[in-house]
Amino acid sequence: MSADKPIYVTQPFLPPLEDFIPYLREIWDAKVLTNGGPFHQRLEAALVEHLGIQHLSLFANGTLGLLTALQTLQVTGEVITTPYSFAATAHSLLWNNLTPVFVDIDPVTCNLDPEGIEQAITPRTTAIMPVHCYGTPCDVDRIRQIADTHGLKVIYDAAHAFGVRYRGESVLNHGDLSVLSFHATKVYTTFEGGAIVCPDAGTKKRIDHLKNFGFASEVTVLAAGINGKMNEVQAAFGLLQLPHVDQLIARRAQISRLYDNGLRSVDGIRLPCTLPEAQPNHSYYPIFIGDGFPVSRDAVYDHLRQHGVHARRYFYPLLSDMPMYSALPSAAPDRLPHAAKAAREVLCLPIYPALQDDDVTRVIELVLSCRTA
Ligand code: T4K
Repeated sequence: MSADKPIYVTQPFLPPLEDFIPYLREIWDAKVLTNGGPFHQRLEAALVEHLGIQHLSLFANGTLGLLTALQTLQVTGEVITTPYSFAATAHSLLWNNLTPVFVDIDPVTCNLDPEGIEQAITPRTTAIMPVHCYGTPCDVDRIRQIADTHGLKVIYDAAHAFGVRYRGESVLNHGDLSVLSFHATKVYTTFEGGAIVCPDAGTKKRIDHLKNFGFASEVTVLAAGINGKMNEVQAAFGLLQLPHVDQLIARRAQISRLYDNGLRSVDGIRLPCTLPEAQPNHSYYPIFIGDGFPVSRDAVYDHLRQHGVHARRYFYPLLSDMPMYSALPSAAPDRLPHAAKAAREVLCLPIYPALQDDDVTRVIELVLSCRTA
């Protein structure tokens, strides 16, 4: 690549434009633009099949999916969640008048630490909202066990976990509900988009009502639902992209290996977590730049930026440090030391299917050159 062409942390894969035209023509002919039209129905069926899950309800974006998941299960009071995530995770709780209770992460997986969950349960706790951070599966068995013991619901924020498998099956089959994001920056995209994955038809029906203002029929409104519907253009694009996604993930895996090989033996750099029983989707490539590296994470971030490489600090700042959460007792920094360390050290390097091998080499060289810069 040319030295001055910027490299972003990610870039969406777009199939050839002409392949999309027949889909658009079908929409133009049918004049059904939204409200559960034919492409919406076809995409739901195709995703259930592709992902190996029971039921799925499409959404206009992942955040509306999180909001609706909490309403579906009628969650109240306090919800235990992670400080190490994107704003949407905790914001979905505030939008439902729920209190987030932050618990520290496991320093290796960057997912909620189950021991911390158990200690944070109070009589007001009704649910746990863990995140499969970077697509790394949470400790789903332990979380299920804790939830069952204390009568809690589990809603996984699975925004990063499209296509991730754990012990031979979809990680989305764990928890009461899982919520996906199909944003432009994700492994699989419908421009904006998302979905709730659920285990039974009754729950799907309730979700479908809630994402359509609560309408169960033309004259019956069951609840104060929202407009969370995915439109036909988004759904058609999702159908167009789906046959490509396995190949896109395979290319991401190659890029991950190139980074692994280039950075594995560098003092002070820790590579992304890999779990032996997980089949990852390589949605992100987070490195952790610790004290053993001669310069700070922010110095590496700046150095890369000066050379046109836009790596990102996902997730910095912590949710618990944002002004709307920082006064919560659970947001006290001394209670969240592992999350604080990860937020200080992490740098997500560019990873997307169109990234060329020599781009990856250049990013690696830029990281290494920080040692002598
Ligand atoms: N839960 C979790 C754990 C999440 O990570 C997210 C979203 C959600 C819930 C909510 O799901 P959604 O409601 O979004 O479906 C991005 C995304 O906007 C956000 O979806 C994502 N997480 C988060 C981790 O990253 P930004 O503000 O960093 O995105 P932005 O616009 O800076 O884009 C990053 C880079 O991607 C750009 O530098 C260039 C490239 N890009 C981006 C867009 C939008 C493109 O090449 N094309 C594009 O269209 O938040």
